[in-house]
Amino acid sequence: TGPVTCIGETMAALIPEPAAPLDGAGLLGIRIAGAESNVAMYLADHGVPARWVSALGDDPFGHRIRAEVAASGVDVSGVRTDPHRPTGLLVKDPGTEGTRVHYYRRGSAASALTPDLLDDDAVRSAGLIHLSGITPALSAGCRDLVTALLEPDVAERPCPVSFDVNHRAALWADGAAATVLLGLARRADITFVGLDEAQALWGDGLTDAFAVRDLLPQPPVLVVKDGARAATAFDGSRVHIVPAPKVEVIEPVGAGDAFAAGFLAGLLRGEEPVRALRLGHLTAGAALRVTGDHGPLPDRARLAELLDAAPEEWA
Ligand code: KDG
Repeated sequence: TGPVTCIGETMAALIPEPAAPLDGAGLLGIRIAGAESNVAMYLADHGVPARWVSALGDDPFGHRIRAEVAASGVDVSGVRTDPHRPTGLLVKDPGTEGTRVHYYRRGSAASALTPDLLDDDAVRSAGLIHLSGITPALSAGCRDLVTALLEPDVAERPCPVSFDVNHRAALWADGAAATVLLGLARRADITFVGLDEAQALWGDGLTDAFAVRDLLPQPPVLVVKDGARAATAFDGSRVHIVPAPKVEVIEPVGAGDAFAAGFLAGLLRGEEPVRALRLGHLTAGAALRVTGDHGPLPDRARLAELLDAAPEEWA
């Protein structure tokens, strides 16, 4: 089957270095940031053929993003270049109460994507498509694209679809997030959601993973992540719970993407869900230990050793 194809926007990220509030910072470092390309890069790290599909401006940030994602072993041949629109931008503002993110992405190349992407070879030849709840917040065209890829008649889809809810409140000015994301999360073949984001979107009454499953009974596989505590996978009528390992957290951004990539890599190579969850935690650990979104995985031998042990023994 074809590669895992991750579709969504990647931006240039400007980050004060050293970390300091933006209004007083002197120097900005340049990184790249995008949930779906993060997933693709971590999949490639696991040896899973991965492709990233998006649109970039014909500008230095766009060129840089394309080159960096490609250098991670991801197929970027299906990434479009839009000569009329810029690459999106994200600026981080580290403060005493955590880091705030400012987006400069309205009208970006990726926000102009529409369902016509479904005709591209890069999408039609996918073995699995991975999407996130960021994309439907970007524009009407992007929302139509995600809705079309999650076509209700499963037989009409180009391939199975994995969906990470990835609620970014700052992108949903119109208050539509709860309804739109619930509809999409219910339609995916594999759905990832954080317990905290499920509560923020759909109500405080969702006190545990089982309550989330009651709300989302449709996906054949549902993964509910409860931050530093545990991750639970519902697969048909079976439930698997794997506690999260203790990790010295440097910066959490990217950990959700890494988790999704690890879990998908596990499933794709035929691991039992419990081991796929472990691989999710191990991959998330790589993102938690670095300031950027993409940190190095343990080497293959160490990874295999850790996978055989329960997270309580990972220290
Ligand atoms: O999951 C990490 C992403 O949130 C980050 O890289 C930026 O894609 C991003 C977004 O839209 O917030």
